[in-house]
Amino acid sequence: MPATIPVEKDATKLPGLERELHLLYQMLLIRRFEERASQAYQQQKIGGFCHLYIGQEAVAVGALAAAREDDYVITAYRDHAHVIARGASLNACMTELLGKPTGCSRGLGGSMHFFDRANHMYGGHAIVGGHLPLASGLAFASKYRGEDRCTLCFLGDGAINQGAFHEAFNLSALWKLPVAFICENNLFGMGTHVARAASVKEVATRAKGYDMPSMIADGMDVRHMRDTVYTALQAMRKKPHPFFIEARTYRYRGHSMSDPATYRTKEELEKYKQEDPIADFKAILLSEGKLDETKFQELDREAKRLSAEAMRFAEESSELPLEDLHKYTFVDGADR
Ligand SMILES: Cc1ncc(C[n+]2csc(CCOP(=O)(O)OP(=O)(O)O)c2C)c(N)n1
Repeated sequence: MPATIPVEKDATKLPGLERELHLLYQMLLIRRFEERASQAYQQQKIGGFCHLYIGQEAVAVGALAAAREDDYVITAYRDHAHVIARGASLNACMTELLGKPTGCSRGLGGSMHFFDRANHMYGGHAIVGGHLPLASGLAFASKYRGEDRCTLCFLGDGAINQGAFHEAFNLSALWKLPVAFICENNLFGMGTHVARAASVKEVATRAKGYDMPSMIADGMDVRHMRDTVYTALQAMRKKPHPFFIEARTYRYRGHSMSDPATYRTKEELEKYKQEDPIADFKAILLSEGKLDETKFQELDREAKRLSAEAMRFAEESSELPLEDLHKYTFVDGADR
């Protein structure tokens, strides 16, 4: 794949066996969590919108493996993976889906508004492109304070045509803010193909108009994602500036739970399923002797067990009291 600057190979210096298995485990955890959520949605236990990340796991897991614990993270509404990969409690995430107060956004945000301040994960935002200026603001804050932390801002390919995208890119470049914009190019904005919506052939080209460096990453390959993002973050920490990364990926489910995805062919879906990020990484680790089938089953069983336990916890959690429904609508009512 072409990249506008070369990708440093295995840049993290972290790999080690445990680190590699952790990448696989995180992807499994996200997949099994969302499969459970999908089931619960069909059983009408979850209300509102619910957008699954199934197929895209390598993007969030790889990128966040390259980040530091104190880096800021922000994303759009397809947010389950980023919050889980950042280390949030699975129980709090599942409970959020069921709209209960022990959820990661106190049950008031739902699927699109996961939040985890302890892990510097600032949402979960439903307005396409709306969180990009917030990402610039986070990066501005860290630069202003003289810190070397970076902001990782995930966005969909649909967001690159929004006004807020251009405002955020311009100011981030002008003020040399340490923000990595990571575009999850899964080819579609709802049912519209990226080629029908964007004026450029390659999403990464957008960065040129802002004199911003860019790279293209294989978003189905967790190691490539990790190494690409690590390379960007290293450069940004040395000398603050923004970076644009186009991660080429694919979602296996519809846009949301209610989308039958008739705008794409079965053949296209099948082609991308052959590149499943979990199956592929498993095969790589098996071939390198870093994993055997028994260990894989053990990791998978644990991911399924924790997802089932999270669902049980969510179902057993009490409902939001009616009088709390408006508690956080106005600033006066908020307790922080
Ligand atoms: C400003 C705005 N316009 C329209 C919508 C409705 N909408 C919700 S998701 C979506 C598509 C976004 O696609 P993309 O950014 O590629 O993200 P993906 O769903 O592929 O992760 C649209 C148009 C919205 N939420 N916000």
